[in-house]
Amino acid sequence: MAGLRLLHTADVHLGAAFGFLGRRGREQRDQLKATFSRVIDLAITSQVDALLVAGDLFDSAYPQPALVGEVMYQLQRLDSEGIWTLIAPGTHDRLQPGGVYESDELTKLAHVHVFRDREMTARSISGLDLDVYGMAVDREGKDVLSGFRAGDAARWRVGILHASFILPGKVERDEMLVSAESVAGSNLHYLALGHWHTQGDYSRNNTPAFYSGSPEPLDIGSGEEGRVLMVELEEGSPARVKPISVGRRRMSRLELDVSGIGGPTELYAYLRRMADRDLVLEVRLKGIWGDDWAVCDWDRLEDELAPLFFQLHLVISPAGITAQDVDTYPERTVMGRFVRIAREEMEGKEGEELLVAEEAFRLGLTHLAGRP
Ligand SMILES: [Mn+2]
Repeated sequence: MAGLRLLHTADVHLGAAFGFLGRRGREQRDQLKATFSRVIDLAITSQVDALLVAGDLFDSAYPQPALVGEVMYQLQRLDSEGIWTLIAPGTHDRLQPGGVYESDELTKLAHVHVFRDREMTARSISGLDLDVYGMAVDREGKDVLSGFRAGDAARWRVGILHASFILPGKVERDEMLVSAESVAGSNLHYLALGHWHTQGDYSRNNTPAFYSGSPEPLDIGSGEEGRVLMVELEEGSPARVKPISVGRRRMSRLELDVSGIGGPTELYAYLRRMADRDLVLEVRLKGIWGDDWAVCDWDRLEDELAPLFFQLHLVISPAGITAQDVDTYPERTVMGRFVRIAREEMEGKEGEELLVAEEAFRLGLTHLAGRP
């Protein structure tokens, strides 16, 4: 009996706006399409039997017609090779009245199936002796695999699910959940998970269960590459799951204590070495105190370095202000007063408010430090 080769992706988020990338957001939106095309290339050249999409293929339930057309074109490439595409709607592209998965546009293709039921339902692919189980996201908030057990009719049994994996004490609530116990008892040869954007192995009791992560990064984080998973199932041996890098850009946040680096010149050299036109880098700087930094033109420094990155953002982190730093500037001085007031302002602020307060602090600091 022949084995089975599957390509697992999820959370592509085609059509995502990337507002935080400003004028470059459009480029990254285009990159998502290019990367998805690369995933299709990979499926064809690797001669997989099926592509599994574990939710959030689109960023919205109502993508632009041109975007649906692009996906149709890509899936057609698989279809004409006889390669199956099995899609579970996610939380962003959920099954909605009038939404992309309610129409028959994608499923007009002979080898495309969208899971539209609200419970795990099998799609049998007789030519592969395969049953694929999947479901559309439901607002249940409980373990959706509880009590589920795949039947033994087909040789191969694979699941697709867009859900959070229950980690007691850490992850316990979400629309769709799946537990270690239910994965262990699922009788599946592989469970393709989506919803979490970084890759992860959640296999339990001989049931391989993986998040593929996004093929192209969507948010600033640890800077990891976008990947897909190549899954090989073979009679009599454990599943082989191999990550393959397909993403182009990386998005990274870096905390940097400049007190160990030197002054602006050394900071420039330090960041210059990290230059990469496919890297989005946010640097949160700490320890910017003393004469070395008094004349630093932060905007200029950022402007000089920015063209060497996809995007570069320097942020002066309020976390960098220690009691010791404040003591450097006695309370009776203007700088001392400013730092104390700014610190109070930033305390307890989050998100957009914190960003605004940080920017105000940075501007104030620049002006004050520049004074003779
Ligand atoms: Mn997602």
